[in-house]
Amino acid sequence: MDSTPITQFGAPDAPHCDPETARVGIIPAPLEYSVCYMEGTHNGPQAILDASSQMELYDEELDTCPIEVGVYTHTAVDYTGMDHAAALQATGAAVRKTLAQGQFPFILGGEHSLSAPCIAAVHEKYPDLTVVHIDAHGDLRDTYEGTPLSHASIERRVVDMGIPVLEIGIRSFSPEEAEFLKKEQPNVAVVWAYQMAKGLARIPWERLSKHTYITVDLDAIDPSEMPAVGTPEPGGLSWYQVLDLIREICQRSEVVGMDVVELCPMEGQTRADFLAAKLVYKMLGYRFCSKG
Ligand SMILES: [Mn+2]
Repeated sequence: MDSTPITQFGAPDAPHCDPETARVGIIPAPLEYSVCYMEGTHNGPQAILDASSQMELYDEELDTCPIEVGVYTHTAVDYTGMDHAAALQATGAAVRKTLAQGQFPFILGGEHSLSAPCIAAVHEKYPDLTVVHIDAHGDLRDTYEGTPLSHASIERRVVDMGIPVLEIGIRSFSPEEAEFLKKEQPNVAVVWAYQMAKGLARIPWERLSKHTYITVDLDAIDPSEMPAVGTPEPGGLSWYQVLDLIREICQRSEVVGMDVVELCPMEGQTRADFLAAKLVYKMLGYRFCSKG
């Protein structure tokens, strides 16, 4: 196999990646500061780009090639010499720049803490924003391991920004988060994975506003399908459950930013890299090519 790193999502068939005309700006964000269990998520963005070069670009469900909307992959954010706070600022700056170029920002992580500055940047442009958080974990702790910047606090930071949050697929929640949820219910809704598994979940779609940001932590997906994450949790969503969710969100709201985070590439688990790459592509298809 060619070992040259792929720099454009969906390459080598890349006539779609003209930065002047692309509607989508992919931002590789190899951020890794507060990972607590398995290390390696800084390798996630490149693994997604590499796997994307092996994907078929026709989407049989949508009967089109979503890549044709124009998908330009920016140079990865360079975190050399930065502490965590500076790295988060640099990530937000990359999103602002992409928005200023008129592109739809799609961020590839990297650890989940990067979503907070990305959401903040999108929120500046769309003040009515709602965030849909698809994850195994609530990420609603005020601080974790002594820092408010942790991946385990990302959604709490979003709530602090006054942005409504809809969490889906959750099955790992601390007592502190449960207590918080009871007090802050108007701003945060949680759909538990066990309810979804039993067919008892009702997704409160009425909570979506006109504009939505979707953050997908890959550990939302069951570890049998997505083993390469730092903190796997049993009882996760299936591939098709996640696709159904994304498609429905894209039908019900104008999605204005997305991220896929926490891929932690593992030796011998290339299926995970391919799942992540294909998920990014399916998300772009639902966003730009769904017929309603
Ligand atoms: Mn998670």
